[in-house]
Amino acid sequence: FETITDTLNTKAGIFAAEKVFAQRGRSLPIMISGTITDLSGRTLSGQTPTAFWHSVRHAKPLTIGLNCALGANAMRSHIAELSDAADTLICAYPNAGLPNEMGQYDESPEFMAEQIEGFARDGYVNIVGGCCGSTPDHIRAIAEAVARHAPRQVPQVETRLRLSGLEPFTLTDDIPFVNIGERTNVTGSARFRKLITAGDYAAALEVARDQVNNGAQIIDINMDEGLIDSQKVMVEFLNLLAAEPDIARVPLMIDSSKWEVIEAGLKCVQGKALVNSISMKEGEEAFLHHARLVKSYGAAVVVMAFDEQGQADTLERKVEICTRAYKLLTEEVGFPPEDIIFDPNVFAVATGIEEHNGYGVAFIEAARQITATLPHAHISGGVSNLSFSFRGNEPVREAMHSVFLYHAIQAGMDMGIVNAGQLAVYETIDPELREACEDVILNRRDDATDRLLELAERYKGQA
Ligand code: THG
Repeated sequence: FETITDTLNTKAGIFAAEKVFAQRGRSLPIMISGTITDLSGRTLSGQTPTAFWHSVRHAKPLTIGLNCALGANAMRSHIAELSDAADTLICAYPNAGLPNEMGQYDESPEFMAEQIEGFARDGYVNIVGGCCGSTPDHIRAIAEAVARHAPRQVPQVETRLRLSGLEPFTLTDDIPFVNIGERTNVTGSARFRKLITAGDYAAALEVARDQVNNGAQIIDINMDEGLIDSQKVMVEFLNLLAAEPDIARVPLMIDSSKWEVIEAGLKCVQGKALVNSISMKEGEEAFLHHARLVKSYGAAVVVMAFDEQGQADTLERKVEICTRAYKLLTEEVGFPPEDIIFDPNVFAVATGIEEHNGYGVAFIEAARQITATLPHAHISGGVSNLSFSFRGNEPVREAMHSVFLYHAIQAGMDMGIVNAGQLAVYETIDPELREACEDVILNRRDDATDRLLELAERYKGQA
């Protein structure tokens, strides 16, 4: 795949190639080469070189690189970036400069060879050549120049969750917790639902923008509403979003309980997205089928702790289901473990129903065990679910979320669907409220719910 200006095309090509390889029982090496056509240092569709790499890495290509465009000089820093990021061979074949007014290319064989020799001298490349304007004389000069240098050493790249929108996102140890914006969800926000059902996409995009501006590193998009055509609206919204660079810079989480909606969404995004979610609720066969497709589309995946028996609500069931899913994904599908995000189910606590009292502890302890036993996998959850019984009382909900996260993050939770920008700082919560939340979430006393309900009265009506 060469001269790529829109990564979505390449992802479609990779998907098609894998399909044909599977049909024929024989695969061929894949070479991928992007094109950076202006001085912004991005592809025409807006991705940086590393974001581009993250989008296509699932193809396990023989080479990644750049071709065409403005000539070797302008390519240099972008090839350097790819060389740093990619754990595969690097291939560079620039134009012999920009065409002049006559459509001719002015860079001489000697000039072009000198530039490309610089790539080789600095250890950026494994394969080189020439694109538009290069002649056999150019190729001869380049071959002689690079013969003096050793090929690039393919770097060892750490095993990390690596996503992208227009820009790359890598979950490193410096990031204790990834905020996934929850507001672009028609079931999670009455306002967003009204905007979408009214067809006011401009204002709906502002909801997405606000989440990113408030610190969401990923945004969750959910259009599951009985009264709308979820698949159509998901596609329309994602296509509009792709044209907003300040939103599209972050990776997207495509959230639906309907597989058709997820698949339609995956066909719209050029970045490396996340699927929310798949599970074993309909058995192993459907789970494996969905997982294989997610892998071919080049996305990461949220796996709910849900099996044929239903949603896991105890520590034992959460761990058992996630462990079973991990084995299937890594052993049967070949899914990269760093691209698996387990969601052990955040359920509402302090509901007045006694069986619900242990839900906070069950999640936190499941996060601890999953993190300890399933290498490279991540833990996420819908944090706002926890406080459904305090709807309308924002100060109490915020305090509950922050207390929950304080403990869950220490246990290994590293991502969460949250109202970005609306998380209280644990240390600054009124100590009385904090303790009451802690009693509920950690299930520390029998009267915890009653005490929090009583205290909550004081905060009612506050913003
Ligand atoms: N796990 C995974 N995905 C999920 C969830 C999960 N996606 C959806 C949901 N749960 C997470 N998202 C939200 C979004 C909003 C709220 C809760 C969870 C929420 N909304 C306010 C309410 O309902 O009171 C909205 C009020 C309003 O503005 O209308 O609490 O668990 N994988």
